[in-house]
Amino acid sequence: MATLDDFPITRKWPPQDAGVIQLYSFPTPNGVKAAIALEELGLPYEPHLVKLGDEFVKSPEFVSLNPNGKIPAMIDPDGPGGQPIELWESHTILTYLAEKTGRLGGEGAARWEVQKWLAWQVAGLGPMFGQLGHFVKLADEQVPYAQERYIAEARRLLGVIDGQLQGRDWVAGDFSIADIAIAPWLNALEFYEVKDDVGWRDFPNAAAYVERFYDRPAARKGSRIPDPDG
Ligand SMILES: N[C@@H](CCC(=O)N[C@@H](CS)C(=O)NCC(=O)O)C(=O)O
Repeated sequence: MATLDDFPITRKWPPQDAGVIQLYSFPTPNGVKAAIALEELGLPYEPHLVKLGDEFVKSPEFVSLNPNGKIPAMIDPDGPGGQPIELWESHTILTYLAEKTGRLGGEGAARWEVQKWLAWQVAGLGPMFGQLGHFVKLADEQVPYAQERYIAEARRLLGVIDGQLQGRDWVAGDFSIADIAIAPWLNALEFYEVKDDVGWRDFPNAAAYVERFYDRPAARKGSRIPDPDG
């Protein structure tokens, strides 16, 4: 029977309580999804801070868990059949946690509504907003074509989510893992300082949604886990 000692990542980030979920993450929009879900679901877990430098995310120990070298990643010592399971890619982690607990994933047709919006976030909103932030705030070089391209695509995506939220509190009906995936990315526009560029005021449903999301104690708490100064 495998134990956490069998996972090389535990040599660089040793567990204090080997009986609980081990989360390897950093509080970025992708990273906080896992911590917010764990907080919302009340599952016991131990967060390990994995900084974004290559000596951490691309270290042999981290890559032994996630060959893609990106946070978040997780080990559940009590996976299917009582065996440890390794998980990475944020939507897989969210879906796993929802299925483990039978909560926040929807049932029947609602499950597929949640999955559609989850896929929309990981395939569209996250990568496009990431490029937007890179070209408008972070890049050393100013590339007007790239800036215009990603501002236009961000506005299009904001129109989609704003429309979906018309008359709804949460994207897929009840509060779900789709909201845990989407709201932190909408909130990232603040960090990227691009709210004026994308015309955030034109999307009042999205703006109210982000406030509603961060009114939840678990969302507020999870969005600071792992502590980046820890
Ligand atoms: N598709 C992945 C994306 C994860 C990702 O992009 N993680 C970033 C932080 S938000 C990262 O680890 N960056 C470090 C690097 O690429 O070296 C997911 O949803 O989990």
